[in-house]
Amino acid sequence: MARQQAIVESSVPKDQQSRVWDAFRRWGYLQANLDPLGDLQPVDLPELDVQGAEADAARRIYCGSVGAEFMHIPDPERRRWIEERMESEAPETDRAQNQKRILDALVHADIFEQVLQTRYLGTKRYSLEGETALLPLLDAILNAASEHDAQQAVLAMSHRGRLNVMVHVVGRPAAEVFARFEDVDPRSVLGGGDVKYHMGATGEYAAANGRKVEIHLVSNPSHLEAVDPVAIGRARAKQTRIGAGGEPAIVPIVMHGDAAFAGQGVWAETLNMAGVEGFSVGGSVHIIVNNLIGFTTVPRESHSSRFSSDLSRRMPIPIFHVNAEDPEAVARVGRIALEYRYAFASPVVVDLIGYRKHGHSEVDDPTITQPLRYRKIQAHQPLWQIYAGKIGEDAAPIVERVRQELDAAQKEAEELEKNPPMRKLPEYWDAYCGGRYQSSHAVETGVAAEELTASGEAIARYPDGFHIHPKVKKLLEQRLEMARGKRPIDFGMAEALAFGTLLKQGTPVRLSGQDSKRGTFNQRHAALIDIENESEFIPLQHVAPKQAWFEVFNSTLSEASVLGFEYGFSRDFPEALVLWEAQFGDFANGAQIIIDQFVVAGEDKWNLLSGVVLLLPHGYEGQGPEHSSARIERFLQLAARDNIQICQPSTAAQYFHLLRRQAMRVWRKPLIVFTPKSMLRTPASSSALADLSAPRFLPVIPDRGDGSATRVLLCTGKIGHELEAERKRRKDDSTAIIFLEQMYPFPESALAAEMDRHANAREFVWVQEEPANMGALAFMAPRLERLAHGKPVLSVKRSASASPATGSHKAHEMEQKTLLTLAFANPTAK
Ligand SMILES: Cc1ncc(C[n+]2csc(CCOP(=O)(O)OP(=O)(O)O)c2C)c(N)n1
Repeated sequence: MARQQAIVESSVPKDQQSRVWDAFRRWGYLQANLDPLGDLQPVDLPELDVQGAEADAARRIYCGSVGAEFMHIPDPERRRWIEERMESEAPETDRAQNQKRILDALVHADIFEQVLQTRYLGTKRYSLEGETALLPLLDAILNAASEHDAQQAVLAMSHRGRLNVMVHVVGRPAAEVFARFEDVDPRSVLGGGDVKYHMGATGEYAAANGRKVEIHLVSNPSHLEAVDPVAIGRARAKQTRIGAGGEPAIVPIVMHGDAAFAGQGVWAETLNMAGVEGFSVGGSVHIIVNNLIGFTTVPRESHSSRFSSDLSRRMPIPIFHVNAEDPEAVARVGRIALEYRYAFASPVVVDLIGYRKHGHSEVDDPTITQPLRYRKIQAHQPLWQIYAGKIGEDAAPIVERVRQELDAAQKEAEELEKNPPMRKLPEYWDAYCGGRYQSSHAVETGVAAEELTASGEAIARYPDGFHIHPKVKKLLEQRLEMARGKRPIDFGMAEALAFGTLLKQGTPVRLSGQDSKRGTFNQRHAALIDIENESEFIPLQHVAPKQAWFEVFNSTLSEASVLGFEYGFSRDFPEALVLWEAQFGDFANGAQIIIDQFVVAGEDKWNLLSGVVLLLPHGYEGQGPEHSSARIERFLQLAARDNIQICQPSTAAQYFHLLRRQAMRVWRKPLIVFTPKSMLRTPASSSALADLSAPRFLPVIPDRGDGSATRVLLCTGKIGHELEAERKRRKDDSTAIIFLEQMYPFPESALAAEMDRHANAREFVWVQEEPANMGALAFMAPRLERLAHGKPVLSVKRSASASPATGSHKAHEMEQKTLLTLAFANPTAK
């Protein structure tokens, strides 16, 4: 490509010329003409205060409608690549045709919004007007992607322009969108569903070259940016499904608002995963649909830097700012961005700077807060008119055609009785179901002893010549003994056996979390490390010659983005067991948005299922306020209509069956598991090999006694073992202890049967380690009362507390002792 730089004939010495070019490459974007309304003033810079032929040429390129930030990228090859693209002439090929395509897209975008505005006055649609160049941008990106044989683009975006994108990019018929404005089928979504500008959609984009690119627009909650990791996780799952060649085939495109990009952190957490093993997607394209406003908040109130994108400069990736009123420059940037993604498997950011024609939504009046800017906006012509004038085209016939199309679509929508589905689920979902739990979903999860031994032996093996750490060697020797029934199975081994047996059955397994390879509590050792060369060996990848894939990854230190990613992965890999592990369950609240908005509500809002598993270490062991509680109470409060499963297995065998059940059922529901810490090693929670051959997970573990007890303690998790030890110490034979292993869906009949078996019971006592305002108490109390047939239901718990646990180990022990004493001697009245 002939660089424009080369055309500069000058008497100025070469080194001086190159200094000039270097200055513009580095700083030119600060003087680029990026804002259609001119509010973003150029920055005065001595470096660019130069004149002459070189300066003119460089200024034309770097201070025009495109501002490229790329000199922070350390790799010279990447910088050179961008320089070449920026400094070469835009290709002339098919210019007229491209212009027609651009004009067509701009007219479609604008007229669509106008029709919605006139037909459905007073409803929110979050118009794209002022940023309609987004359509030519996406067109350029998808055209270029199709030339790279992309099969599919995973799109994520929030409210702004979403309806427009659904129709003009995803390819949904306009009638479907109109039908939602008509609200033709309210009964189908009573108490559930979601607003129209959050719905996911699938379709096809017809690229200019005639190829088709499938589009999956990800369902999105109001919480801005929360969808980012979900989209990337979905892309990774789709790429994994394809295998080699998956990264080029699936392109993630994530759109952001400027205020959201500047203010929220989850996109940064997500971008940070771009180059991390297990999480990369071969580069994602990020578009900031930058209207220089967020609701009523202006940029200087939104961020401390010039551009909303500035924090993304911490990554070695390019940022292209582009004036949304120069649609040809926009399309060019779209192509460069996409080509860069393919050239370097890198993320890339496009900052599309335009304006917002109306208020935040169409029912807001922006002249109250930005009177001057909106005076300008109201006087400003729509882009299609400006562009038609610029290229000398008469747009009237296109406008007329688009109006007619939309009129017809609106009539069609009025006739509809039901909301048409905007998407088609991929066929890999055909075998799975959601909804309420049915007994027909039950599966047997037991595994024959010989099979367990064979899998267990494989898990304990490593290659000849592998320099194993002596501590790990010992652990593997113990695992071998466990596999051969010579030592009780602990939680770590139970998990490995659950994975190993599932892998042999053909179920892939993916686990990620902070330090998950070794395990926070030194319990997993899923990846063995050679102490001479730090090479890695993953035994679960070698359980059988024909097995499903197994992946385990240490994740970045983020909860929101990693859980979001794994949730996304589970959305496109229902046949895999996908697990996310919190370091301690306490930290899961860093992912609360993902939990609230996707994991627990995704089915209700969007009818989309997930079988993602959350492993949340939980238990009161004197480790302080932030290492004790995974907040059982919160998950129970989020549970309704069988949306999630909430379990706390108290033995290794129960954990084994629970994990296998999750993978083997056709019922796809998120599973929250409160996992052990000290219980990882206590003999009371270990199991005999034969327990793993038992038919299934028990939601309720009955008391081992004959049913004659006069007091019945009910509990979940570790405290149950402590109660059993206390009962033994006291030689108490009048107290029964029932373990509730599954809290939700509430195992009513199993628990009722066990409570009824204790006909002599004078009282039932719920015992928990958590304070009165936490744990399962509030959830259990009314349910136990229902099952107690009028007998008293009491409770033992820590006093209500603002923070989950004490920071003093001694205080913890005193409290724990008191709980046990109260449970047996003097339960508090409820
Ligand atoms: C996490 C979160 N906080 C607050 C809101 C409320 N809210 C909705 S849109 C919006 C402004 C968004 O501005 P911007 O990101 O620039 O996008 P725009 O609407 O301008 O396209 C706010 C604050 C939200 N949806 N999500």
